Amino acid sequence: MSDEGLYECYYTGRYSDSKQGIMRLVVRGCPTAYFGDSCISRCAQDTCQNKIVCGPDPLSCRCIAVFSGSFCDTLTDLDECSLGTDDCDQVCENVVGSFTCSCWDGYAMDGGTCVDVDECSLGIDNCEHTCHNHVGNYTCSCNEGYFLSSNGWNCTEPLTCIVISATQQAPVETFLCSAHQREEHFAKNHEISLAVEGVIGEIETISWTVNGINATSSLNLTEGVYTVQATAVNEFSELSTNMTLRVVD
Ligand SMILES: [Ca+2]
Repeated sequence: MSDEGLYECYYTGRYSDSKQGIMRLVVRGCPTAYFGDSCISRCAQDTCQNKIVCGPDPLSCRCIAVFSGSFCDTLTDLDECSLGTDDCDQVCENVVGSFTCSCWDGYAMDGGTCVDVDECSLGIDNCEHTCHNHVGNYTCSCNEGYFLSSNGWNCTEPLTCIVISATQQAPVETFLCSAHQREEHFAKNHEISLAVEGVIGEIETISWTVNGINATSSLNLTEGVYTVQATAVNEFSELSTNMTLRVVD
């Protein structure tokens, strides 16, 4: 009912029942530009929030998109990403009342568009030798004689030569080494240190054996003749070499 005036309202079926009496209801319309249950809401910018306009008929706030409520002051979230109403180039993230855009790894936002990052020219690549830019990523390559490691950026030279040595602080009382023997002499019960004297290639791990038994690079041997073997390994190659130790009294 919208007409202003007096009405008599009868409870259905009780008109003839004088015990119940009659209810009277005053119905009035709101003055122009007012609305709401008690006609105290005025359609103006200060009542309709968030740039909402006053509706024509019935007079009320007309809410846009994400707002709702009598005065359009309730933020209603729409997931623009799921609805596909976003204008993101690559990645859309929904937030209450709006959404934000971002880019995949290897891209950067430029004026609302995701563009390739040239990691090589920016110097933010991990390549040990040479960087090649591609749209969305980059790849590495290695100089001749090197192999690209499985991590995609390191360059490893395969092992082609290894020379080992043994040294000892203790004086050797008996010295039997001839110039043409790959054999050295050491004093017993004094520490002998094994080391790599020279290598071509990159050693990632090295292990030692003495007469076929695993050993460390620090030995303390009794009198006798021993075969020391070193085995060097990297991602692309393995190389072993032997030397003989003669330990004397
Ligand atoms: Ca790139």
